[in-house]
Amino acid sequence: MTTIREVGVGDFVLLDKIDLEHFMQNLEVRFKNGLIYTYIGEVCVSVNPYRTMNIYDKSYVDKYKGREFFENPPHIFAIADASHRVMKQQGRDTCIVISGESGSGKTEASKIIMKYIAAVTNQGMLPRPDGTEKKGKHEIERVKNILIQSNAILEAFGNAKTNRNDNSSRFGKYMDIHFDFKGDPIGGHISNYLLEKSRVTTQQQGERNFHCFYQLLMGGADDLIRRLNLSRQPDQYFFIKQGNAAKVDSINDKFLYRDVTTSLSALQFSQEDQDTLWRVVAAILHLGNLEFDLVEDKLELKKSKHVDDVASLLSVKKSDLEVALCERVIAARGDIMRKEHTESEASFGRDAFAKAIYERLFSWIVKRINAAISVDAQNFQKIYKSSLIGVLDIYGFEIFENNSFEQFCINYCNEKLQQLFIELVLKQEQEEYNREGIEWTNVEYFNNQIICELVEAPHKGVMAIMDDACKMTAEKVTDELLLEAMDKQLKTHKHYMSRQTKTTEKSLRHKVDFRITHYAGNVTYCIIGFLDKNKDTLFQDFKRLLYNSSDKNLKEMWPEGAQHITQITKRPPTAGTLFKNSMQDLVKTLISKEPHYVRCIKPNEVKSASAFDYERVKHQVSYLGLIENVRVRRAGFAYRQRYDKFLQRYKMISQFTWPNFRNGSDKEGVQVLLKETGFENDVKYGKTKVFIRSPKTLFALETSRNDLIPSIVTLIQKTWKGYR
Ligand code: AD9
Ligand code: MG
Repeated sequence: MTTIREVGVGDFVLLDKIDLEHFMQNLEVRFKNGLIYTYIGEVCVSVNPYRTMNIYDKSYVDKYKGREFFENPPHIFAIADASHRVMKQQGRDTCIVISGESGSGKTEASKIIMKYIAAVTNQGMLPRPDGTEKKGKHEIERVKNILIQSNAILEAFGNAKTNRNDNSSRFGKYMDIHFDFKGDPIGGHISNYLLEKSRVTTQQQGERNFHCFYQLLMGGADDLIRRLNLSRQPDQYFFIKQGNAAKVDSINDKFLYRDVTTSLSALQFSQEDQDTLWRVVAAILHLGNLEFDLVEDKLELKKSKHVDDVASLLSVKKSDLEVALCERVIAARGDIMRKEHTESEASFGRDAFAKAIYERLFSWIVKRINAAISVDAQNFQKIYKSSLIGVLDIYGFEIFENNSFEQFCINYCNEKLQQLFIELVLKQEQEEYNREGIEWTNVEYFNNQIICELVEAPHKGVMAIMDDACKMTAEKVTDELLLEAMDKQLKTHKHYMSRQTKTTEKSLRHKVDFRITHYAGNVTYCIIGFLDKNKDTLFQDFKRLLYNSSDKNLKEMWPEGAQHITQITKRPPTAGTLFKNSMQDLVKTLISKEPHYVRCIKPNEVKSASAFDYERVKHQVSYLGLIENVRVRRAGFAYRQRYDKFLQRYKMISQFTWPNFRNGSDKEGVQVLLKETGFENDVKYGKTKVFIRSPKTLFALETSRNDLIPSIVTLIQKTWKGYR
């Protein structure tokens, strides 16, 4: 194995001077020397290398397995190992939060972590509680396999090329991995957050639809392509050609298609399931080519073979499909009426239909994966008494030429994660020092709570204003009126601006744009489409159509189609509210676990393996709050513990505290112990806890304890014999 030559310092805490300039120097010199990981205490800063690094093979796994942070050069494996170790040894749930802007390397990092966990588990030969050792080992391998193989499928259906990243996650993913008492994975659960479904029907210049569309066209067998009545040319389909970027150098669609089908089979998607899956994808392609015509004032579908294709691929009657596309059924005061669409309503309906089928398909895939790795929670608790690791990989902060509702949600999600980081790493840490009476100079930092509130505050946040607008009848409300309402409510907010609230800001279009000063920069959003996307209307007719499909999988995806039109009275929650609630739940989940952080940085905008764009990196270091993180950490302490617990664990190390300390309080006992062992200068004594600055001290204490345990055990055995 090649040894890594350490350049710069491996932990920013060790810098001579802590300021942006020194931080940047260290990051740059390390990046240029191929060292992409650096710590801030136990936070791992990772710079995207944009090239294959030979630092993830077995020799590296062995090197990091079961080791403390300071024993090896910085590596993401150490984060994975620490969270696995804490989980296993202390039985606590942990989570790994990976954050950073679009293209900074979050998804790659999450895959590396999963592979590490797979590599270090299921190695022992201990029998399981029920004695089924062989079956158990097999089952663990199956679970590991699913956890890893699910990535190929989720990326095919949930990732796409954007102008920021060729493999950009267009959904948020949080994966819980459950472990048994030995620390081996026995199951898991994936939660998915708001898929950017508008991409199914529209793409910006230079971007693509989700990968699966191109994979099917490039990789599907001739026979399949024929059955789906497709052409292999992406430019034949409106829904996938708008960005003029069907071919991407870094992506081999043909190869990836094979990967996906292999993974689907490995995950027990039957041939019938896979058939549904590709038929839905193909149906969407055909659907995008449907157009409408007005014939003698009557709306009709333009004659085309695509109508037949959509109907047969979705296993619905062609006549039912045509009706659902051209008119809708409405129930008014008990009466049921048919109303013909206008041309624009019909196009809107067709697009909403395509997006909805895709979104349901995606959720169905996730559900199927979850079913394959689910653990019965109650049984699990009873039998295995163990815990889980959660891995969070979401869409990163992004700014495009055109930013819409999706970017608004994605950027809000990133604000929430930054808030969590601030809360746990910067705020609570300092509050604890103050509470414990530890001498401490407060570190100032920007708290983005104010921006989270701008988005989510009840009644007066953007989400609430949007929901109010959506409650008004459709004829009355427009995006322009929504913007007006936002201007009125938010005009004095420091992080909000529009042409109305700041008339000198010429870059903002009147009645069209608004700007939010996010923690990571200014983003100008175009209000057009916000209302529709928030309302997320899908005419009931489509739901009934698919519920009546003779494809049992499709039918299963649309259970609400069973409802009769007169039963549907309640307005469903808006997309914004659903997303906001899911983010708040996510934060609660993460807060309940011991967090480990990977902070990803994008070195340049051109995907270069060598360019270090100083200004762009500096901006990220600043907004991620990394300098503040180092300051809090440097002045701070690696470990803290209540006096009683600490004494209980280490009392055997000192003659004055073993077997019991009788000359004072627990605090005095700890003081005597640390004085005798010579660590006094590395610790501070708080009101209820002892604080240890360096992890090395803790390590030394642990080593002394471990060295003494055998002799204590022998002593106890002897005493025991003496009694008998
Ligand atoms: V987004 O918010 O989903 O748009 P991510 O997930 O942060 O974004 P991603 O992990 O997809 O970024 O990384 C972007 C590209 O950088 C990858 O496709 C790789 O080509 C490249 N990359 C990132 N991390 C590594 C790495 N550790 N080794 C090699 C990497 N290449
Ligand atoms: Mg990603």
